[in-house]
Amino acid sequence: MQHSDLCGTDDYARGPLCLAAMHAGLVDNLGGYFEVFKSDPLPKYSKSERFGVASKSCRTATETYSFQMKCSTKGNTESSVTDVDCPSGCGSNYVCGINLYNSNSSVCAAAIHAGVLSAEGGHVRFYSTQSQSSFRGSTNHGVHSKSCGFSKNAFSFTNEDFCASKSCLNEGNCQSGMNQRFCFCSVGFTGEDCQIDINECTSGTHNCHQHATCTNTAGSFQCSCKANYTGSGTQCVPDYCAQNLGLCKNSGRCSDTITDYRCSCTSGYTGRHCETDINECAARTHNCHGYATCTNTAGSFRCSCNTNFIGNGLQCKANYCNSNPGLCQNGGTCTDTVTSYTCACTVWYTGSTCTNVRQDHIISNDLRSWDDSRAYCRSLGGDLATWGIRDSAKRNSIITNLLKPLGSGKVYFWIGLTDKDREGSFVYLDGVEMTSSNTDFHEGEPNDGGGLGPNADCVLIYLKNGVYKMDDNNCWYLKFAICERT
Ligand SMILES: [Ca+2]
Ligand SMILES: [Ca+2]
Ligand SMILES: [Ca+2]
Ligand SMILES: [Ca+2]
Repeated sequence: MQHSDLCGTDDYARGPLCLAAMHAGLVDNLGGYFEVFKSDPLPKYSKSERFGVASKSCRTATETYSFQMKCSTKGNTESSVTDVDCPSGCGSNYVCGINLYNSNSSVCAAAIHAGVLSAEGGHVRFYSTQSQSSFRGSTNHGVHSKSCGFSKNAFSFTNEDFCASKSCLNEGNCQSGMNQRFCFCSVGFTGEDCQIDINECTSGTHNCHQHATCTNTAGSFQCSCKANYTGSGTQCVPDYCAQNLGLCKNSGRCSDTITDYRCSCTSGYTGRHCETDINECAARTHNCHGYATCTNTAGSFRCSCNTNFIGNGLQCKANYCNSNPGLCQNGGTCTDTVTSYTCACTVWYTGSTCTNVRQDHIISNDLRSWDDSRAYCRSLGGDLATWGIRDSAKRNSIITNLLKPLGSGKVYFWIGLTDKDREGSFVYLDGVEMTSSNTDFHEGEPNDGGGLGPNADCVLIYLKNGVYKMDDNNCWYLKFAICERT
């Protein structure tokens, strides 16, 4: 007889209970009485065929059902001390652990394994205690104990505290077993007394970064980043900047990135390593003045004012006058403008640089003595007329064009001729001596005053009897004057 759900032997995971009881030999086809005991699930349920009933093996269950109470009694009681009367023949029941047993273990089988009960059965007392993370198994006294993992509780057959006499090393957690204590080691240690440091570096359980070096320490390990890397050891990033001094040229600032580095260049340089000078002149990023010339330099640029300009290059102003002495000719006065220059010419010249003659003679603007008239003419950059007077054609031109138009109100005009140095010896101011051909005196002149007053030493041209001719006269008379370009 088979049933698809029945699994297990003595301990059953599920299935019709009557069929399980038949398999266990408690009832037959005619029926009978049986008690059912429930307990924690087992890791595995084995198959068998008994009394004409076949069961399967299985692994998953929510509870264990059994009929033989005493052999299958589990150590999962909540009492700290429990007494059990074991029947004979419990040695094949499930056991896990050595001295300290997983609470799913059969108490009676564990007692045989622990050597406190014979195969014939008898009375045992067990003590509940804390569990541990895992249990090892062994074969003792004909009982095969398996290895297993954590359970809610554990139990042993002694309450003697072996931990009291000898604790575990390296802060391991000690638990007392049947005949010995058990050490549950802190992270980083192993061994019966937790005396052995785990070498995480060689066991591969460290978490150092791939660019770090692992160093084993007692109870732990250390990670330190390798050369050219920096970080905690569990994280290491490249450290090119510290290792490659001078990587960034021209005072560029180096900064590490996750896998690389970057150079932040100082002004004037560019390129991955700031190796390239920026040509500010060509790029037109310079700030030279409009009248300056930009010259590229390494890391910078230079501004210099153009020819005829002066300044620091950032500001330039015209400097034509100082740069070019004599730019304005013939006594002209030079004045710089924003971008160029102008020449203020004397009354005698005109043109941008005063090179063109404007006029040779002008008539003074007021009545003055001969000396003051001369000073006035000189203030205009000329002198009292000499060469224009000696030339008769020129003299006639002056008379026609300058003197006559003034009319009868202005008829006396000083010229540059005098006998101040030696009475009777007339000399022009430019050193030319008077001759009959270069002068044109009125009749009876010169007469040194002619009795009207002594020392008539200065010569003028004046209108008499319809003609302009020369006369020597007192120098202190206030007259107009003929000024001349010298
Ligand atoms: Ca270690
Ligand atoms: Ca440059
Ligand atoms: Ca005289
Ligand atoms: Ca006279």
